Amino acid sequence: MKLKTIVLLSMFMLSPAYAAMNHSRMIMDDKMMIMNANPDKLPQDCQQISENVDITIRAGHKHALKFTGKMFAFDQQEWNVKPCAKINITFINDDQIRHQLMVHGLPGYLYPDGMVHLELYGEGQLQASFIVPSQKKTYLVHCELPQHAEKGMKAQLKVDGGDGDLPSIPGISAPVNADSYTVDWTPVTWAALVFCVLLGFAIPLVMISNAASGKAVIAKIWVYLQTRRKPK
Ligand SMILES: [Cu+2]
Repeated sequence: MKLKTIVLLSMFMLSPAYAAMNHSRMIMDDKMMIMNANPDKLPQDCQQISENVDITIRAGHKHALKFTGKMFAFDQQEWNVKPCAKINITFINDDQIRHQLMVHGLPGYLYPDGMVHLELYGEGQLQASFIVPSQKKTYLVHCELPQHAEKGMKAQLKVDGGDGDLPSIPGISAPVNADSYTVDWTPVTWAALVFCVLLGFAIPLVMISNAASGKAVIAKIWVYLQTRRKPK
């Protein structure tokens, strides 16, 4: 290889573009990103793949409609697989905004940062596989975009039945910090309350008063008409 080619190749390998494409076994383009997919390397505690599980996971606002107060969700909140299963995920984003599917708690020697990360920048779908260890464990699945997990995009993957439920999984477990809608009692809030109470009294009074005066007017007209009908 010529020296010029080696220099150019070295410069490219040091460039941000090369780093972005290869960081943590990352595959990416202008529509999606996959990080740490692992279709073939067995975890240390697995002799072989126990089962191939095809899972389709949809993400989007419409999947949150069944959960009060939530904004985003996956179409399911829990999946169960056997120890050493190979999971083939088809991830579908039904929204026009970014969503992620991140699985946390996987062994670091096989999955950098202990995670598998699938991401779609808008509507679309992608596929990726990974192999879980044999340990009986519950893995966190969520979207890490700001407020997406807090607003419902949280689920759990149980291997061998899991080791319990994670908190704040919509429809499955209670939130650690429940949404609070307490009233902030400022002077303005008090003034608004007093105004509304007074208005609540005033409106019926005005209506009754108007009804009474209306009756009086009708009575006067009736009397006038009766008077005019009397023969002189
Ligand atoms: Cu999201």
